Amino acid sequence: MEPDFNNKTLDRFLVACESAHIKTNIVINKTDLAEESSVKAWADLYKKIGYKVFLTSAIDSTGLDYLFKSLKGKKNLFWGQSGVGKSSLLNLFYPDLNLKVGEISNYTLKGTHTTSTSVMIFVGDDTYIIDTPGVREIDPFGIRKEDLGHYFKEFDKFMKDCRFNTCTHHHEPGCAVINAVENDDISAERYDSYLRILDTVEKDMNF
Ligand SMILES: Nc1nc2c(ncn2[C@@H]2O[C@H](COP(=O)(O)OP(=O)(O)O)[C@@H](O)[C@H]2O)c(=O)[nH]1
Ligand SMILES: [Mg+2]
Ligand SMILES: [Zn+2]
Repeated sequence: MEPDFNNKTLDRFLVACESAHIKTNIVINKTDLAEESSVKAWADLYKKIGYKVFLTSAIDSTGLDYLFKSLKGKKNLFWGQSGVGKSSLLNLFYPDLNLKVGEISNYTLKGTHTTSTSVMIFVGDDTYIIDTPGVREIDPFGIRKEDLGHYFKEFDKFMKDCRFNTCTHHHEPGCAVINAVENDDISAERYDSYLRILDTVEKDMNF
């Protein structure tokens, strides 16, 4: 069931969160539909970077307790692609919310989304929830290319060893990030995401 897990999309969301300095956890929902080994491999990749990763299913109730407990006493923004199950999970945690569960096909066909506002809702216990309406894709905006590396958390500790302090980790000689990718200290998938976003950032700056 759509949308399939897409690490490129996830990485764009993560860049946006990191650039906004928001404490970010990752929820991979619909594990009932996925192959366990593949889910685990992705979860491990992001855990290694330092993210907390929740594996859940709103259908068979996998992982719900752990995620539910983690929401307590915080302001929680549920953000991500349309159709991944944000409203479904929130309805299970807080039945009174009675959030509308989306028909993803409507969204995809019309290219518009059903809800267009987000409100912060108090759910007791010093806990707040913000459900967000559908987005299909995001493009990190307003990020300078020399800053992008900082929003890939695991690049940070290597970047200071790049030969040039203006290094964009793209082609520059003496780049410690590229070196870390070659040594498998940074995942090739994440570096590929970085290059793709770098490309869109450069285009933004050109007009
Ligand atoms: N198989 C499966 N379907 C789910 C799960 N969570 C939500 N869905 C379905 O996915 C669709 C979109 O869910 P919704 O909560 O509206 O997603 P949102 O756009 O992220 O709020 C609905 O048809 C849900 O019933 C899940 O864990 N497993
Ligand atoms: Mg929703
Ligand atoms: Zn570099």
